[in-house]
Amino acid sequence: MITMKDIIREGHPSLETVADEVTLPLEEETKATLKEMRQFLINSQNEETREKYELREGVGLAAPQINILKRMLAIHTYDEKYEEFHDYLMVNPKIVSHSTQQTYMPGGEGCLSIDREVEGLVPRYKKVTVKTHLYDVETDELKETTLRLRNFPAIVFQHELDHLNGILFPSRVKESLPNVDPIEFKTVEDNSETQNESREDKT
Ligand code: UDB
Ligand code: ZN
Repeated sequence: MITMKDIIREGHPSLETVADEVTLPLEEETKATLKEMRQFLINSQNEETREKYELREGVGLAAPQINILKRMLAIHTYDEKYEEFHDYLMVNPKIVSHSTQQTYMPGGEGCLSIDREVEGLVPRYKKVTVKTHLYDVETDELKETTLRLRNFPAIVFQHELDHLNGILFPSRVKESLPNVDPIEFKTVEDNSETQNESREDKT
């Protein structure tokens, strides 16, 4: 299994290298790598395995971060409203269009490959249309797909795509972003079920 010791850190030349396109059909070894990348995110999001293996809770991982210079990435996260789950293994992803509107993570970004706090805001497109091959671990199928992502999943995607292009987020940070609004994360208190419960309590 992938643990933090497999994740290369800032300063490693592979993190500044443009990754190669993946040749199709996928080799069995490449499929195994994709499954391992997804499993790392699952393990890191499970409290028990996270603590046992001292993992950081990840929402995305790009192959170059485990020193595999191929254009593939994993995303495993809810959107900022906790409404839809986004579970993707992407091969050769490409932004085909994007909004002019930008957004950013309100507290700035972090990275599994960076062991320090980096201050500042990272501008990202609010919406992206992505053409990619998606690998389905259940059916073992690779399908060409066009995905439309917005807000948090779009930020995760752009952060991971940067890794495929040898870019780390500190090179993108700005002190302020005038006329750009941050992503708003729904808190547990904003949750409609909680609100319904409190409404019921009041009647
Ligand atoms: C992450 N997670 O996985 F605001 F639900 C980061 C780490 C580096 C802090 C573990 C993260 O930002 N989680 C998060 C934040 C929220 C709300 C929420 C979950 N990555 C992945 C990474 O390093 N991939 O290469 C960094 C993120 C920075 C912006 C998006 C991905
Ligand atoms: Zn990262």
